[in-house]
Amino acid sequence: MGFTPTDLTSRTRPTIYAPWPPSVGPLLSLGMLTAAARTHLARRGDDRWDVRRPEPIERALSHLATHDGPALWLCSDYVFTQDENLEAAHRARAMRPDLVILRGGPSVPKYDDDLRAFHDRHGAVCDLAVHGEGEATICELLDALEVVDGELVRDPDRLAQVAGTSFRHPATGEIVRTPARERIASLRAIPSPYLTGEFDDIPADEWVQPPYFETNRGCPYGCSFCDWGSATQSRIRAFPLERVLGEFAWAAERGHRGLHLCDANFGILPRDVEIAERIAEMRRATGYPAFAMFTPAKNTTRRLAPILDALTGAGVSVAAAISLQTTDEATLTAVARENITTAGYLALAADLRLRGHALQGDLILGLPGQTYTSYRADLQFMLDHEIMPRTFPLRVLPNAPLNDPAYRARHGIDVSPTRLVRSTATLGEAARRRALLLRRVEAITERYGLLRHVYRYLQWDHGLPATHLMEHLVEALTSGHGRAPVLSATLSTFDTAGFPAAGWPALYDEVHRMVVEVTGVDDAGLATVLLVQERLMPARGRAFPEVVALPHDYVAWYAEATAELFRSGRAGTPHRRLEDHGPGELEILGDPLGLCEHGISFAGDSDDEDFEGDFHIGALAANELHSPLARLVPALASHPEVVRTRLSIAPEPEAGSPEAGSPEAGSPEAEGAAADGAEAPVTLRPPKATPRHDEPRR
Ligand code: B12
Ligand code: SF4
Repeated sequence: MGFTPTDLTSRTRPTIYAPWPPSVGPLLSLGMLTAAARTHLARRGDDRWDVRRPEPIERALSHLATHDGPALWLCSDYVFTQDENLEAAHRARAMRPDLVILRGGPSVPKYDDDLRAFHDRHGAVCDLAVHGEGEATICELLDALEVVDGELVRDPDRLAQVAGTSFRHPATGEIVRTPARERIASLRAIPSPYLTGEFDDIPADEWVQPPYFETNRGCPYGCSFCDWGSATQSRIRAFPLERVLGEFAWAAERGHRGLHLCDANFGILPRDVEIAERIAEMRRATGYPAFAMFTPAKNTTRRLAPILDALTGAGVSVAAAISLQTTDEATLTAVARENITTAGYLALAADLRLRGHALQGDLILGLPGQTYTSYRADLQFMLDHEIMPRTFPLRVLPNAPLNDPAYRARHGIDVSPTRLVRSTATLGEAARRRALLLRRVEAITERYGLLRHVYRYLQWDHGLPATHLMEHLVEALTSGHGRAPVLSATLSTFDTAGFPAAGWPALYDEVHRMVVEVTGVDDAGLATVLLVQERLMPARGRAFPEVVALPHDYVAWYAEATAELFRSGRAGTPHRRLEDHGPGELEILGDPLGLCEHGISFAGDSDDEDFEGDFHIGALAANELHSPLARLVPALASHPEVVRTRLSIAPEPEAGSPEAGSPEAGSPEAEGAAADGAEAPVTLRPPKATPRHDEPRR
């Protein structure tokens, strides 16, 4: 398709805007598109367009308000940008009715009915929709659009020649969908936005998230709930190594502390080890990056050890979530995930554990085939293997196989207005609600540790699975405050109070009574465990280090039981019962998170049971004093910047500023807080309400 260079005045020179929502920060997708468009136009000697660099929405709107001439407005639609994009597009349209709005990204639906509904609903702010990879499509669209008398002309016949798009035909009103575009076979030709200057002028404070980098595209698997780069079930295509390393160097030169990889399975390609080694070299030479985040390949775990060794050996902190989703065979089959083995998962867990990583494992609630019982079994599996579970309620992504109407009908998938799975053929609404309560009990009593050691004791020495007692706590939570008032109140309010108003001794007295009632166990082992539990809870006026004398050596017993997890990853048990151990000591070393002073607090709105707030996910919050029994504290306390940057936490308030104070007097947190004796605290404060990247994706 040719074009006739026109002598356009600056008034009529069309402008391309690539606006990003400030709450999410610069989008790699937009940089890819502007870099591709700029390079394409330059190659053709076409200087008719003014391609602006990606910029925050408000800046793009201000420019649009003061510049006339034709304009193309790019919306990069993800679940986390769509609302702000829509609002901005409406404002832009109000200013300039002749604007051409181009929408692309993984939230532009591909299923026919959804696509029709999308054009119906968003027609006012969608002139053209792009499906799949955008670099080649945008270049062809630029060639197909014409500027006539200062206006961008959309000739439907020319647009219909561009694969991978859809639009409403101006004459017939029908939705025209052009043939699907083949994935770009070689990524070599795609220009890098980092290396071509697209992101050069973005000030540091506009990077809400650390920059994201693609080393490859594609995922050979096809888990039905996932839409990873809209490239699942596809061949892996690698970007040239020198380009990838050049992009990392770009970030290091600008002092970006984090590297975040978009890869679906880092470690799946042999060269990923080399990539990790080169990152390590860069760290040694420049001090950057301080941390790297990636999603490890699970079926190719043999490369993970050298990758982790290279990175951590150079002082690069690694945040690599390992996701299981479920161990249930029926569910794995239903979600087409049978190829990722549980054995491989445990081997990976052992690798990470040996390297001192705090282990968190992701589960999804609402998967087809899943039942309440299988969810409870998954929680139990995680607890058996000392992997902290995080449960994400399943959200149907527009282009995931799960959203295929036939698949949804087959599995009876019913979704809420916010696209959360409300029920399936195997998990009714009531069962899902109960599972969410179990998740809450698990979070408070296991993740935040209130009963963690009680569970271990009953399980290892008395054969009572942890989830058995958790189910009784669900009853306590739902049946009012009658029989266990302190416990029920704590379970109801922990996300806001973070502390039992009646104090820890009252809570553990009640726990004691409940355990006796439910299990019949009432022995010296239980007394030891309750003492351990109470001393491990942060409280006002504590001084550290503190040595707690124990009737039985709980620390040795616990070490015995967990040793096998470091060797093979498999769950073990202690060699001897706790009561057969002689007296011991528990040394509580300190309070590096400042919990005794500030109390625990959670980011975001944790009340909403469907919301993946930090209370449920615990990426930021921990409720641990430092001791030989700690799981998370060393990781969180020694790398607070990882947590901060990852979650875009507001900067620490200046000393003396109003925000810098302790919890308000009279608040439950203040009741449990004291400045005395705490080590220099690493205060983890709530982040701004920005999107996180903790998706349960693999
Ligand atoms: C980076 C990232 C994030 C970052 C984004 C930060 C940032 N500033 O970039 C953050 C941390 C915000 C994030 C959060 C979440 N994410 Co995320 N994330 C990603 C990730 C890893 C990379 C996205 C990316 O930049 N890819 C590289 C670009 C170049 O590729 P691309 O996105 O496919 O874009 C191409 C095309 O789509 C198209 N295109 C895109 N936009 C446009 C626009 C136009 C006009 C055109 C023509 C073409 C076009 O062209 C691009 C180039 O080929 C993807 C997985 C992946 N690898 O894609 C998941 C992904 C985008 N995330 C996903 C999800 C589900 C989430 C969460 C909702 C998960 C959760 N449960 O917590 C959260 C949001 C939470 C919240 N509270 O809102 C899903 C999104 C599906 C969807 N429909 O939006 C993905 C695809 C992963 C998955 N599981 O399938 N995420
Ligand atoms: S969840 Fe992971 S393995 Fe499964 S399709 Fe998505 S990216 Fe691939």
